[in-house]
Amino acid sequence: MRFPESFLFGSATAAYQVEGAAGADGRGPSIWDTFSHTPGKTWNGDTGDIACDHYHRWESDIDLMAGLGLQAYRFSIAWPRIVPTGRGAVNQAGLDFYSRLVDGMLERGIAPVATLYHWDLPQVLEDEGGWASRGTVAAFADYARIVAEALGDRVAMWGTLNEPWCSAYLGYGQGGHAPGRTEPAAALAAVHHLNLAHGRAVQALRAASDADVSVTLNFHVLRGAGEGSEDAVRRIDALANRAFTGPMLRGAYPADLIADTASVTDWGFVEDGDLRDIRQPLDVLGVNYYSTATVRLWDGTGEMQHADGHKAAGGTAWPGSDSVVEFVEQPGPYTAMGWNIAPEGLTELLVSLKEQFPEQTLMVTENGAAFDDDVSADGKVHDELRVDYLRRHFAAAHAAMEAGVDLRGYFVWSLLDNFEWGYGYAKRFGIVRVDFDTLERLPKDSARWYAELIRTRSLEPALPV
Ligand code: GBH
Repeated sequence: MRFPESFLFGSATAAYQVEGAAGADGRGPSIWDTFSHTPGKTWNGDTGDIACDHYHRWESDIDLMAGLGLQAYRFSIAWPRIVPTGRGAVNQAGLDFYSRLVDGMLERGIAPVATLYHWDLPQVLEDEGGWASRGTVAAFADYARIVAEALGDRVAMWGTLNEPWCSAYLGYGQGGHAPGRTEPAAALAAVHHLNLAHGRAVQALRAASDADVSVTLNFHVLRGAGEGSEDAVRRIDALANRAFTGPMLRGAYPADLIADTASVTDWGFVEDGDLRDIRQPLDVLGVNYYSTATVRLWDGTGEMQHADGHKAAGGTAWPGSDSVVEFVEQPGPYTAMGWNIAPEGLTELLVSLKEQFPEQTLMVTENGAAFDDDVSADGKVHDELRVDYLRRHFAAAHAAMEAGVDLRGYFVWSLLDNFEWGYGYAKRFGIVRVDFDTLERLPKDSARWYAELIRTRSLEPALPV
């Protein structure tokens, strides 16, 4: 199982999850600062104030990446470092940080893949309505222009949004993510404004940079259980997947999505010309994949089973379908997140995307797993479960390529153990361990395994760790 010479092996992080230095050099507050500092919102009250302190340790971190042979690094730019109040004054110190980071990567032969938005909306914009408000769209397009003008000559690939599903539904519907709102209509308005922000940002990026442009979606790979489950699958597919691919890649919202959500909103926030702006040619469609989900029609009796991520009281991650569809517990094995391990779902997803969008180049922009790994007596982290998870998912991606999928690269989530949003520091996704007392980095067996995969470009024979 060899990967072609052009296949890009990378790893990924996100600004709020690794940078720390929340008050440094003019950075403004984001919705995740506010949320994580609100009692009861994150595990143990954890915040990203310090995180991995990557803001100060970036140079040794990219040395570490170079040591592993990473060809690309997917990071995100913190909007509140660049435009601390969301719109208006630009903070040069923020741009300088990413400029140094990008130059450092290029010096080490690592391709910079920069995401503009990985969930850290400037708090000032949330105070004006956040993603439920149309005003945020123009602010985002302006921020995209500023970043493209500053870094557009050196970044290898842009990503506009990371997982707008999470921003919209977890942030404004279910409330488990910042800003923690539980308003189904606001969640759907957020879906549209995120889509429009993506389209306008693509236009701004193209105007100032020749680099490739992508967006990253977290697709739901769905299975149905029981009678009538096709309708449950269709509904969740519409809300989770086609609500984004529809406008972005086909230029329209799916009719069934509009119908299913009619009791929540009339979609009056979609204005003339919006759909034309949202549909922009993309060099790459980024795919984040962790596990599958199984759904069935709810019979309306007893306690409803909720999907993982539906822990907060009130609100819904599935406007219009929350009293119709229930999520079914899936067979293990599971990761430490409780997510089932299903590599075949990745093959299926990539092949299905090729069938739906035959001309669209794909990359896996995130795949990885949290496990309860720890340092052994020999001073190493023997995370064989993560090695096994990654090996099987790389094999699954390879199988999709054999089936004709144009897959250009793969980013392991994550380079470092980091702030896992509502789970704080309780969940470790890194191939490099971070000691959150000393902030020391310790490559796990999975990091050595990955370095070997990158060096040989081959999953066979079994690689040493
Ligand atoms: C990604 O989110 C993030 O981009 C990244 O920042 C994060 O650290 C990483 O993954 C690990 O969590 O079908 O309702 O059960 C992934 C978030 C995980 C959201 C799976 C949807 C299943 C929802 N996704 N989850 S459900």
